Amino acid sequence: MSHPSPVDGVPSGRTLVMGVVNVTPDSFSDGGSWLEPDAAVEHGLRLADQGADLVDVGGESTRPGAGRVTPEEERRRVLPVVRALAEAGVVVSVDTTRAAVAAEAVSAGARVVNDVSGGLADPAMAGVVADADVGFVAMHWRGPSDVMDGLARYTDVVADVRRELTARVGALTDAGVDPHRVVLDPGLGFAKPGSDNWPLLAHLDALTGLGHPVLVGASRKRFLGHLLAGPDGTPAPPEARDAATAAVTALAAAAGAWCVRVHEVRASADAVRVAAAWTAASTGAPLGGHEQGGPGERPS
Ligand code: PMM
Repeated sequence: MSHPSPVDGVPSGRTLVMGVVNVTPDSFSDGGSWLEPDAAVEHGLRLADQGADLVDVGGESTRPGAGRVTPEEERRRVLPVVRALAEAGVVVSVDTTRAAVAAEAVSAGARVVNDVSGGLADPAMAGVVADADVGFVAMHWRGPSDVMDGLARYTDVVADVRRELTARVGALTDAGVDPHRVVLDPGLGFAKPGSDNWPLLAHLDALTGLGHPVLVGASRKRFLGHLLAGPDGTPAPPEARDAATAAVTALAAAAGAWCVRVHEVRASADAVRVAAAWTAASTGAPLGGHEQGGPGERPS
């Protein structure tokens, strides 16, 4: 993690935690819970209190098979929430594939644009990000949610994702995006059946080696539900996947991820601190700030 931070105002020296606020009726794990702006803002503030370094606000579900919402509806859902959280001092990311929504969210205070299409869904996105000079999460994507399950064919999933993300970085920087603002994301679960997600995690170095910070979004995803299936093969439901999510957080942090995107923040906030202490001890580096025990602290 030697690159400069792509986002202003976030800590350095350990993996960051991005808390998720889906202002949608139908996201797979928290759909409908934060559809009212006040509830969404309150939830975002709670996630920040629990240790989220950034809060990601999205107004369009990307669950497999989901259709689009209108741009007007997406604006109506996200902009008041972005504005209120930013005014409260939270570092806000906007989860959108629409350039116009991204531009308005940045005006409302968002410091990161998180685009699950990596700029492919809207040709105007790269220009907006270049002008705004904010962080940009470019996720690996092969097509919209209603068709993505049919686009999940890979020769070698790690090499293919690496190559397709490299092409995205080229297109974004050609369009004027500052390369140090670009974060790469393997897009777990997006046009990837369960078995394709594990090699991407196990070979995270194939992405970190591209010289950009890497974000991992494993939280509550289907491949974890399948891993934790009961004896009859029924996948564990989304709300029973948080401990596995925190385990992925610890391993992703150890593998050099810049950030993890999670629904349940507390356990991942602890996990990234454990990983930082572990890495510091293995390299002989001093522990930073709060992680250092105070003079009177008992060794228990
Ligand atoms: N996953 C979802 C939505 N947005 N953004 C990034 N960068 N990476 C992800 O893996 C990702 C994302 C889908 O999960 P949700 O519907 O629970 O938010």
